[in-house]
Amino acid sequence: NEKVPFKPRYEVPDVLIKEPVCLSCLHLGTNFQSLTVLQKDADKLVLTCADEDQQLHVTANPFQIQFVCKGEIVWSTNSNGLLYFEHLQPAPQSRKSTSQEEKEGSANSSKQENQDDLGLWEEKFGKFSDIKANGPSSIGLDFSLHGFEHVYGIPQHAETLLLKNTSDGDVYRLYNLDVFGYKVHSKMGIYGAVPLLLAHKPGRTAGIFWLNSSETLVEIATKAAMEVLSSRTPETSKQRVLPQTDVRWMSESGIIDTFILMGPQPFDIFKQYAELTGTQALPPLFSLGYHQCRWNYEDEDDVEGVDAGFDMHDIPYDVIWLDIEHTDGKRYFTWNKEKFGNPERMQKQILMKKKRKLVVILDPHIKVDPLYTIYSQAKERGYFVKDRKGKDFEGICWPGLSSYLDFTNPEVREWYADQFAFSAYKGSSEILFAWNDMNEPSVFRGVELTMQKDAVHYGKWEHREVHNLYGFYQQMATAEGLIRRSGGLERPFVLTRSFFAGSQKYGAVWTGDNKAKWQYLKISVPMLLTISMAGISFCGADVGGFIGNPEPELLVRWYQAGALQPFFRGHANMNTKRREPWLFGEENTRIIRNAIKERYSLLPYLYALFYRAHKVAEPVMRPVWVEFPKELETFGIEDEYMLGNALLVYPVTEPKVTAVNVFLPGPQEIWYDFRKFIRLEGHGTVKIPVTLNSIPVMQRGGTVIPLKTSVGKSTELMVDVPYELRVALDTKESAVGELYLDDGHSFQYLHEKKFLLRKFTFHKNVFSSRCADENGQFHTKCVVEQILILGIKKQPSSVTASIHDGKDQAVAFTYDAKISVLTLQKLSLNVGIDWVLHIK
Ligand code: NBV
Repeated sequence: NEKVPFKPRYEVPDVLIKEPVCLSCLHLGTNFQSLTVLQKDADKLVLTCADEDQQLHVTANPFQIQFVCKGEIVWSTNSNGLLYFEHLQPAPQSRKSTSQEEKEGSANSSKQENQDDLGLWEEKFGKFSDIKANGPSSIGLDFSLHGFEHVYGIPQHAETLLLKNTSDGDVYRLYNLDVFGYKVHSKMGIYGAVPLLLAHKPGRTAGIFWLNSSETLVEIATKAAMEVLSSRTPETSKQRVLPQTDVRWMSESGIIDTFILMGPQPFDIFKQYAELTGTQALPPLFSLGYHQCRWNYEDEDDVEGVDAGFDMHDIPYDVIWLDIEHTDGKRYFTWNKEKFGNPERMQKQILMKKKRKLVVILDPHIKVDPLYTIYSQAKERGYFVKDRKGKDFEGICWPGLSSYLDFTNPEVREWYADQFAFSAYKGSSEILFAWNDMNEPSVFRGVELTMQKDAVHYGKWEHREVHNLYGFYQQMATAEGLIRRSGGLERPFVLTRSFFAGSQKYGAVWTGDNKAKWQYLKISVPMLLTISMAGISFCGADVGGFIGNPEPELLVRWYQAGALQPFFRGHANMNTKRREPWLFGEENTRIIRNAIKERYSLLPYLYALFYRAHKVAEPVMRPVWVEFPKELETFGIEDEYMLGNALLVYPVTEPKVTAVNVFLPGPQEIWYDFRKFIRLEGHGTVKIPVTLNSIPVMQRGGTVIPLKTSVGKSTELMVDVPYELRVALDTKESAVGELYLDDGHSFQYLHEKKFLLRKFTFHKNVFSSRCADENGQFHTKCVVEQILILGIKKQPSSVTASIHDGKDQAVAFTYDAKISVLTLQKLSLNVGIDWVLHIK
């Protein structure tokens, strides 16, 4: 910050989950690595921690910080001298007179003659003028990442996984905007922003988190830099050329608040970032099922028909969604009486019976209508964002003239959360969950379709300061509302379109209004990987593409990809043809059914991955390089990805494909075809034939995947279905895996430790199940019924099971020598207890 700012500058609240330990607190305790001074003179300070190989070199003139590890610079800041701070200043004379006139309502302004004086205090944007209450206030700083040429992150952009050079002036913009059918391969700002950048090279991953919620630009320049490796004598000093990536951050306002994440491994970065902003909220199990959405499902009959359609076509699904037309004139928290006259019946009689759920849309704009309680209450209490003259900000959105709830105000969030009480939200039930759309916020006919930067929020902060946080706060309040209506017992589900750093704590995000075109399916993979690396594991793209009508092949391919991504929802724009999964002929229905069913059988694996995301901040969907950080060839891969550490997925994103080139990483790895169980030959780029039936999925040797042996109508109806374990052996004929279990919906896993975490280990022909967290207790009747062991070299003569406290039992098995697969059948091993299988 400025040492003595003329006025306070905005410091982003509510994103950090706790105050990080700062240097000035060091004397307070010893349970962290304290820094010690190694060298201190007029111009230079060298600090080190317990490990003297790691040093911070701070120089005064010019100001610079370098992080040096084992004599090599890893990163430095201000090495390009771009540290920048526009100091807040008193308004120029002419500005004061302008605002005086405004207050007095004088039309007789001397604006023209004062224009020069106003300088950067006022900016024009088309017909809009942005009058800056605090004048120019931008900040900026550069970082150099030494030895790095691969950088990632800063979602959201419809761009490649690897960040591109911006030397052409086309910089990455972080400014949350509603961009219908956004362009592919563009660095423009769309719905969400997470100012976290990752850099990777073999042996080290680093991160820069730039905590600022105003409009932010990021420049990236990778170059070859000459480095002198000094030695005792100049003659033996060596020079070498190393790549270097320079990253320059610029924000319109606020303070410079930046965190360097030291890694050194990719998973360390994810943890370090989560220590700052929190981990992924553990989703209720149902929300990992398939979601069926459309703008709109018209009325209760429509909902009933679609719901029945899934059963008729034997396709599982968990949630049906209602878009804006379900309301009374886009008044959120209400129902259109003609179309949804009996929402309770719809929820109780149709959905609850099959343990399914409903999600309804709740946008942040509120119709200006004194007879609409939400509006009149918010108006009376002063809960709307104001314009710069102090009146409620009014803009056009779906309901017509609307005001916007000021979610940055904690009191507004409290009040909003209370609107979800069953007594307040008539027609809602415990199976109703929420969807926050248009929360960039979107303002029709507004500047760039959003709110003017000079609008005023709680605490008199201008909108420019908080813009990228608006959606974050709406989702926070919505999640709180759902928790509160359940008396604090139930986990919420909230999908948001706009997001910021830390949004993972409140639910899921999606990539907005994509198009039903192949290139949008293709770009969804790097987009989701980037969001995932930025801490938000629960993410997805509209399956099928929102805008336009997908050709059947594209729809099928999108289902196959979406089924193996974290948030799985089919959605379509209002003027598109209906596209429930059974409308494209029997053959396509069959393939889509298989994709969705495979997702349902994989739910135990997915749930365990989400538990890890929640506990230890591992992204559910992750780039290949994250699992194979030493393998250079993986650093740019964006057409395939890892789902957890065990599955490699290659979505087909082009039409009429008969073979794909899959990169099988890890020379030491064994990969197995997930459906045929056969071991894949070779490593590196391998040509794999494909048909429309499925996309390539490979299981990594050394892993155990828990699955359900059969699939039901919805996730909750599958609770008692037995498990299968898929054990894929590595070169050492070993494998490990996990299973996480709880009631799937409440907070009892947290407050009462009602959960099970099991660890499966295969080693030296012994397969065991044991407890991986003694703190958890959860009673289940569920059993492991079948175990498949892939890559077992010879047929065993016997298999016995010893169950704790019981006698050894012989286990029935079959062995397929052709593909080296051992199948143990008719087991009845409770998943909650310890047992060991001996294969002889
Ligand atoms: O509420 C209507 C749509 C919604 O279906 C979509 O998912 C959002 O991204 N919404 C945008 C507003 C209208 C878009 C033209």
